[in-house]
Amino acid sequence: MRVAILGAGAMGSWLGALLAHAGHDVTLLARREHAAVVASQGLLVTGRTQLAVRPKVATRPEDAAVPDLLVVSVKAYDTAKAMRDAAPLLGARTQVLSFQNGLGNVETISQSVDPRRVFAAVTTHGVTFVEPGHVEHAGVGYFRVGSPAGERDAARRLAAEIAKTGLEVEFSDSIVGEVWAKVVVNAAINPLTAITGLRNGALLQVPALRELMQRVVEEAVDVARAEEAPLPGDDMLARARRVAELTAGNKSSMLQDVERGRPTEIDAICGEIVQRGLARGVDTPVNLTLRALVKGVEESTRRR
Ligand code: KPL
Repeated sequence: MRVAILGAGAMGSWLGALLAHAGHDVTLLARREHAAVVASQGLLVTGRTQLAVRPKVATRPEDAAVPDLLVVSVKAYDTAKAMRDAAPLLGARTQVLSFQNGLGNVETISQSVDPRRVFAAVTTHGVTFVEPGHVEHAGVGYFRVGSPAGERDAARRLAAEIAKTGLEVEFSDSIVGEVWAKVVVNAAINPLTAITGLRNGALLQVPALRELMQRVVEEAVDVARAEEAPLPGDDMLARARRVAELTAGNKSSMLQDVERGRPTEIDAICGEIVQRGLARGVDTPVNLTLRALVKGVEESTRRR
């Protein structure tokens, strides 16, 4: 399969490395510094996955060939622009897999691609960008693939193809609920790590932060229920705690963003919970506060 990874940061590079190792023809569309190192020395994955691969690289979509599968792993705030720029990569049969955090990505992608060819992958594996050319798989989790448009057979085939990399991949018949559940997990972990500088697992060791995680989850679940989102049946707080445990050594993507002076995905996570809560008359004071504090952290790193 010819695969292009649009936005090859930590997660995208990890998935790209697995697919390249399994024999797929992979092109990473990456930032200049990462692309330069991968082009000259290859891509190194350490930690729970250990691989050294040599995928193709490009910095502009027009320099890559039209893929069978376009994996979108850009930050949620970049999805609309990235999809506009990726127009040359969208062939008549190209399938698009949103491999992102946050609410609203599938809807944005579906504005430029037939929704029947848009799939979503939700994962709680934790991957850290160490330096250009090197990512660390720091924590294991689940990896679920589904079709928001209900294209079950195609989604099953895609999940099976990705599973050939050796990764445990599940087909989900309720990927919209899984995307929501991941947002609940991210709301409970990412802003708390970005504000405190702690790794995921350390959140569980501070009683006040454990309590805050619980409040975030309760609010998010209230909003999801008010929207009648098909949240999975398991306890979302237990799920968030388990993810923090299993990715204990990982720096959340939001902490990585803050440390690198980049914008975070807070708007697509707590911001979406707040907005959707407002629309349904559900109060979300904790998510509102976390959103504001992360915005403050972003501003202070910009001013340094
Ligand atoms: O999705 C993640 C992220 O960092 O964005 C988790 C699962 C919390 C892993 O760190």
